[in-house]
Amino acid sequence: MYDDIFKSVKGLLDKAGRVLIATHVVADGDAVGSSAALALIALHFGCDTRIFMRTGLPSEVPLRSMPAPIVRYCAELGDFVPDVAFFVDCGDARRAGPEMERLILKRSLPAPEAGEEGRGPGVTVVNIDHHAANPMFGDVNLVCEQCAATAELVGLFAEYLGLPLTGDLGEAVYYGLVTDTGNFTFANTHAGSLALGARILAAGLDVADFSKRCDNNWSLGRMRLWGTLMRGVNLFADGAIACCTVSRRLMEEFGLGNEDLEGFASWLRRVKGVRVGFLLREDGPENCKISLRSMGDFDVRAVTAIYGGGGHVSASGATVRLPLAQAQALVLKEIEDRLRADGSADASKILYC
Ligand SMILES: [Mn+2]
Repeated sequence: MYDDIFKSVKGLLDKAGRVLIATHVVADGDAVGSSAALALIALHFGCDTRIFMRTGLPSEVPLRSMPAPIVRYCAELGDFVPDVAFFVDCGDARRAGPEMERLILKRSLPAPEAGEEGRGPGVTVVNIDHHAANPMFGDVNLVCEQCAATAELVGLFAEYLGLPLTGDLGEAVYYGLVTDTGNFTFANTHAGSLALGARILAAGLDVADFSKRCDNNWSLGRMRLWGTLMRGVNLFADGAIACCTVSRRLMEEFGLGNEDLEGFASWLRRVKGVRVGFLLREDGPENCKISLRSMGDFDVRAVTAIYGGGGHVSASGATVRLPLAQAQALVLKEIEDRLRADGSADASKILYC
């Protein structure tokens, strides 16, 4: 399906000595899984490889190890100047942080000292992603909106190269797949995602052991935080919206970080009749993060786009520069208006390509 693009990416790896793989800030399972899988592929080509994660590796990663060193700043790269910079799971050029945005714009690494020229002009940028409206910022763009996860594209690329999806490579692809499909339950799950998952299992993945590492790693604090949050869930729009707000004070009380909220928004859909789950996190006096979830029959991007956010039909987020209560009222109204107008996305359009 992507043979022409796969062929060009292979051609780049054949020639590349040094490869940088960058992914988005606050890396999720797909960002980590697709970075790890792609790093393993680059290592197979003998490339010296680095992974750029502006906010670092999340604390709970089920993978046994990351195949390449992880850096958060270009300064940590030393004299490492990549021939090829891959961007995985980045819906736009800003998602990997300002230094990587600059790399995309200038095709070179930022200068180590102010006033110096950037290093390595002529870095080739490869954009591998599955977000809608990806602006195709790469020299090569492997972008498929219908793919459930970026890791799915990386998995298909590995198969194109004839690399078996065994061991760490299989796990890395599988991690991205299960994260972005909610264990193959979200609207983006298509026959191709399951078939790829099945091929990874056939190649030897111990699914019970992997799932245990992936899911059974909570602290008691997180369990109790989620319990408190669930008690505070309210329904709006005749039960079509489940909303939960998280204040700074509550997070401080529990002594937990934002990573402990990962996945909570999806649970809001569990209430019968709910079409949109709406999680609102207070980040500052006039700064909130909103996370919206649907089952694919309501396009949550239509709401987050108002605030400059992005994502997918069924999972999207944005930052709203307002106090918590005001942001809640405003966004609730935006969702309600669209529900009333039935601004639904047609779930049948979500097909495999
Ligand atoms: Mn993704």
